[in-house]
Amino acid sequence: PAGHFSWEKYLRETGTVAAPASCFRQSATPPVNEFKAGMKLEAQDPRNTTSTCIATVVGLTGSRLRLRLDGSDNKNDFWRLVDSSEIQPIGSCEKKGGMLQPPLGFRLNASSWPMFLLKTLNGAEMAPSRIFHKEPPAPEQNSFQVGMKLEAVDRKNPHFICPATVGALRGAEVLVTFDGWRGAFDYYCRYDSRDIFPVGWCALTGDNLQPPGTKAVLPKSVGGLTDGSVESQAMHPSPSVGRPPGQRGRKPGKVKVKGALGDKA
Ligand code: MLZ
Repeated sequence: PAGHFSWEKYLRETGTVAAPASCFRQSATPPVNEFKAGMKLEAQDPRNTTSTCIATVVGLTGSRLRLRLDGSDNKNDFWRLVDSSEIQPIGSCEKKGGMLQPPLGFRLNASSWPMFLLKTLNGAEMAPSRIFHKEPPAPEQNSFQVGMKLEAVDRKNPHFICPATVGALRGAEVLVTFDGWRGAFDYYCRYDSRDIFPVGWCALTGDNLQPPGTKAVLPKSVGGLTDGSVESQAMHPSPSVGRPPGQRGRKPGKVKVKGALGDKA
């Protein structure tokens, strides 16, 4: 169950190491979150990053904000750290000579945007500039190594931060593989992505770290074929689900049925 996951025990049981904090573009002490639900701010539209829109804080978790663009629906919420460069106090856009834009998928006619904006901002509780934090600088280079553990946003379920392993390196990019999920949620991101955190981050911020998944790496018994998922290289603490190194990351399409069963049969 969530809340019972212990990194200390997990690292010990899997014989793995945490990526050093210096690898990440995150502050050494997570920024305090003084935002309140209902506060308004300016945010980049994640679906149209050249647009600056009005957003409302609809939830808070650790050092992150759950944001909803005003004039959008409730199906496109997104999460930002309080020290994200993609959020700013209301008025910032205008100061820089820009104009606030309707979000992609604005639910009204485009011609009603000026009036909508006026009404949205009238009497709104605006997040004060002192509760925004400066984004930390990026580390100079990608110093992650394959096998290192970290905490990472599940981009398919961005409210979740989950235990993960560096699966591969590709220049400035890191393959984030989610432990116990057989590759289904894995992604490449830049080493200085704001979606990856050192081990212990959630414990510090109070964000809710999900436990690793329980997807076994290979079926333990014969009688069934694998389900066809590409597997992550993540190690699983349960000793029963290990597999020989030669089988790691093999794609099901390349597995011969006889060979696959031959190990155990
Ligand atoms: N409901 C989803 C959550 C998966 C979360 C995985 N995080 C790496 C599922 O069970 O598929």
